[in-house]
Amino acid sequence: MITLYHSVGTRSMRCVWLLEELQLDYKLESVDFPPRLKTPNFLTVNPLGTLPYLIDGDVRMSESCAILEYLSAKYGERKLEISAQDAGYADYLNWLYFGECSLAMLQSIVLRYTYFVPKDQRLPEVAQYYQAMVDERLVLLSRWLSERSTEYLCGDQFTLADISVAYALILMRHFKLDQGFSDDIQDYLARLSSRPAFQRASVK
Ligand SMILES: N[C@@H](CCC(=O)N[C@@H](CS)C(=O)NCC(=O)O)C(=O)O
Repeated sequence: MITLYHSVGTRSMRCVWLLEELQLDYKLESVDFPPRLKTPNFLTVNPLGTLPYLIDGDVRMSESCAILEYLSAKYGERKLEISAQDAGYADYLNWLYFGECSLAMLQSIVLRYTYFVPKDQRLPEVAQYYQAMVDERLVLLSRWLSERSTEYLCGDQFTLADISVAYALILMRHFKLDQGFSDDIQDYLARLSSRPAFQRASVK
């Protein structure tokens, strides 16, 4: 049985979403966030104290996008991926990593220095610097969407890359840091949020 450690609003949402898209059986272990402070027992499971955390037999994984690739390859026949033989493969991979490394990770730094660290350690200038970086990257996303007018990042095929990028957008919207969203980004996010699997995952 696949076990996923999850907390609402965290990157584990990406994994729940995919589990729902693939209609797999899984067990969800809900963890209070941040685990370091609120669920210290979780550190015996994942010493990093981060979410998501996946257990599947002997497999242990802590990177959300790697978990997406693992689940897709092992249980999803890679049907939500672009094959290496397809002309769109490189773009697909790029967006898959972009969602975490160029969006969610930078956005996390903003949130950390705006809200999560104790007040006397907050660094508004650092937060502003990284927010500007995120907003620049959103321009690239917006241009990509508007030049193509397709449903998803890789044409009309929904892929893991959409899950990766959408999570970062949802995080921004949740913290009202979505001033950089163009109409194309808003429409794209609305399309993704209307997927039944997304909606099921959102209430887990
Ligand atoms: N790159 C990792 C990041 C994992 C991560 O930092 N998760 C956050 C929640 S979204 C977390 O658990 N933070 C708790 C902490 O750093 O103490 C991924 O994509 O899964």
